[in-house]
Amino acid sequence: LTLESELLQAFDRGEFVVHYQPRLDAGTRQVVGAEALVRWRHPSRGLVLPGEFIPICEDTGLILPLGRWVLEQAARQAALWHQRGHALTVSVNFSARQIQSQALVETMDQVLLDSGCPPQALEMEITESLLLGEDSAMLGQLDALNKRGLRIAIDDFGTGYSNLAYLERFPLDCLKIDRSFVNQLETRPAIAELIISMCKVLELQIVAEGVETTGQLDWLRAQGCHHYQGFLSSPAVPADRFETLLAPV
Ligand code: G
Ligand code: G
Ligand code: MN
Ligand code: NA
Repeated sequence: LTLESELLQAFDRGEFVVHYQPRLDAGTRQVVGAEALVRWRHPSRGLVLPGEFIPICEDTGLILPLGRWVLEQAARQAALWHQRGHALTVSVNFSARQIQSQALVETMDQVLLDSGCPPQALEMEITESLLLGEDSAMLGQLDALNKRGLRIAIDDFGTGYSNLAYLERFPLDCLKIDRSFVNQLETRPAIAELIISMCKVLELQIVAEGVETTGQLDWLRAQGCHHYQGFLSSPAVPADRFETLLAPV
C-alpha cells in the first residue's frame, strides 16, 4: 500500500484528528487562542505529524477535502468554546490550493453557517510565498473574507521571501514570527527585532512561535510582542486537554 492510497483510506476511515496548540497573551499568560493542527492516528505507526503527510495531500489534491474537514472541526470547536464564554481565536493552516480555490469564499460562508462560529473567532494562516504573486482573484477573495470579519495571519514569517510589498496590499491582521528566529533570540535577536518593529508600523498583531524558555518570553514581551505559542506553555493537545488550560469563566 502506498502512503497515498493509505491516506485516502485514512480519510474515509476517520483516522485524522485535530489537536490544538494554545496561543497566550505575552503579558497575562492567559490562553487567548488555539492553532488547529491535524494529526493522523495511524493504526500501526501511531500519531503521524503533518510534516509527513500534508505534502503528499497537497500533491494529490486530498488537501482540499482534508483541509475542509479540519476547518469544519476548528469552526465547530470555536463555536462551542464561544458558547461557553471563552472568546478564543482559532487559527487554521491553509495550503496554496485551498487559498487559490475559486470556491474559497463559498466554502468559508458554508462552514460559518453550519458551525454557528462567529467570523471573528477564526483566523486563516497562510504562508508569505502565496502572497507574492499579483493574484487579483485571490486578493478579491481574501478581501471579501476579511470584510466578513475573518482574521488573516501570515505564517512562518521571515522564512520565505524578501519582497515585502504584499504586506500593504493584502488585508492582514496578524503576523507569526517563525520559530527559527525565536530560537536564536538570546544570541541573534536582530531579525526578530526588525520583524517586531515592522509589525508596529504596519499595525499587525504579532505572534511569536516556538517559544520554549521564559528568557525568550521575557524578551518578546519587553519588545511589545502580543501573543506567543510554544512548548513553554504547551504543545498541541486534544480539545479536552486544551480546555484544562483555560481560565474558568
Ligand atoms: O503539527 P506540527 O506541529 O508538526 O505542524 C507542522 C506543520 O504542518 C504546521 O506548521 C502547518 O503548517 C502544517 N499543518 C498542520 N495542520 C495543518 C492543516 O490542517 N492544514 C495545512 N495545510 N497544514 C497543516
Ligand atoms: O504552522 P506551523 O508550521 O508553525 O506549525 C507549528 C509547528 O511547530 C508544529 O510542528 C509544532 O509541533 C511545532 N512547535 C510548536 N511549538 C514548538 C516549540 O516550542 N518548539 C519547537 N521546536 N516546535 C514547536
Ligand atoms: Mn501555522
Ligand atoms: Na509557523
